[in-house]
Amino acid sequence: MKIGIVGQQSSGKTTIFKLLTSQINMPASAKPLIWTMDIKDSRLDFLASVFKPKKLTYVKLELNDIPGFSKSGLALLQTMDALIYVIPFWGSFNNPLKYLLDLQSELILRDIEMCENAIKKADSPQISELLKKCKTSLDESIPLSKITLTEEEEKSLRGFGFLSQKPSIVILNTDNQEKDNKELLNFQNKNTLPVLVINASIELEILELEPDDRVTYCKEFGIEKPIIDRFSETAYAPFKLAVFFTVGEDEVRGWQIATGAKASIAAGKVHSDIERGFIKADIIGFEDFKKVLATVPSPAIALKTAKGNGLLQVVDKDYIVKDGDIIEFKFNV
Ligand SMILES: Nc1nc2c(ncn2[C@@H]2O[C@H](COP(=O)(O)OP(=O)(O)OP(=O)(O)O)[C@@H](O)[C@H]2O)c(=O)[nH]1
Ligand SMILES: [Mg+2]
Repeated sequence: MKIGIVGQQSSGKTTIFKLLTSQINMPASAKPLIWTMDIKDSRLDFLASVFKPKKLTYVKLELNDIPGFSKSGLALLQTMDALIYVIPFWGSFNNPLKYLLDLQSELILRDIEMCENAIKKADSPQISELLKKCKTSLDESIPLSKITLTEEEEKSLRGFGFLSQKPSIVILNTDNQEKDNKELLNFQNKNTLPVLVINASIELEILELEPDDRVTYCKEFGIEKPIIDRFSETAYAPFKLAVFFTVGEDEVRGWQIATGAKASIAAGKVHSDIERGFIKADIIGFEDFKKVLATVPSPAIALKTAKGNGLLQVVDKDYIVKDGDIIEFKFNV
């Protein structure tokens, strides 16, 4: 999954990038900054402890620190799967809500421009119609993520890389400690995106410490966990992503998939042959598996037991994959 960090100039984008990647000493000269990392997932750690595979593979996240809205920045933004809006609320940045609205308007303006160009080049009446519908919404300042589209329409739109269609979250960076701060409350009430509130200066100090000391230091500042952990835990849902797992002696692995995707799409993620030759799939939810495993001596027996009592289902290619499903595909090529 590719995530782009966006925000106005000097809003603290690179600071957030460094916090999320734990790369505090990365030279800021390289632009754009790109870092690939594993998304931590305690469910995968559990599965690995049970199956003891030769290899454990997490879902990968590529974080991009995007330098503003220059032409190259914009081209890069279009290729992102999701966005993080950086909203500063420190120093002279004193109105986060206005800041967010301005940023959203900026993105919508770029979309209007892209939409106008795309309408000129549209290669079918359907696409042209769809783009005009988008343009009407954008002209009324409605982001494309808010308009109702069929599954087909959403798919064909995704190819254009419209910024306001991308799943997004907000990181609000504040050193304000007042719980009942008026601007902060106003922001929380009027903004509809998922928000992570952080204090970047403190988080930077935490990162300078040895990993073992971080938790204690967080507690001192009333922070539950370092931002990177909070981010890993909440990264999937707001971005409309689900993760399914494949397990075995060779590899335990997490796979990212769009929310609402079918088992055949999940199969294609693992291998195109599996999608092509799809027969059926054995599926059990992570929590169900864990529950059954607690009552039997081995994972193999757990799966057998689950099949017997119906917790493990045999499904066809139209099954909608749920976050946390453990899947075994049966195929024939
Ligand atoms: N006081 C304070 N300063 C901050 C905070 N976050 C960032 N800064 C400072 O703001 C300046 C800009 O931060 P960057 O992270 O480089 O911002 P940026 O958005 O990457 O900037 P550009 O890439 O130039 O657009 C730096 O001098 C940071 O030290 C914060 O939470 N509090
Ligand atoms: Mg920067």
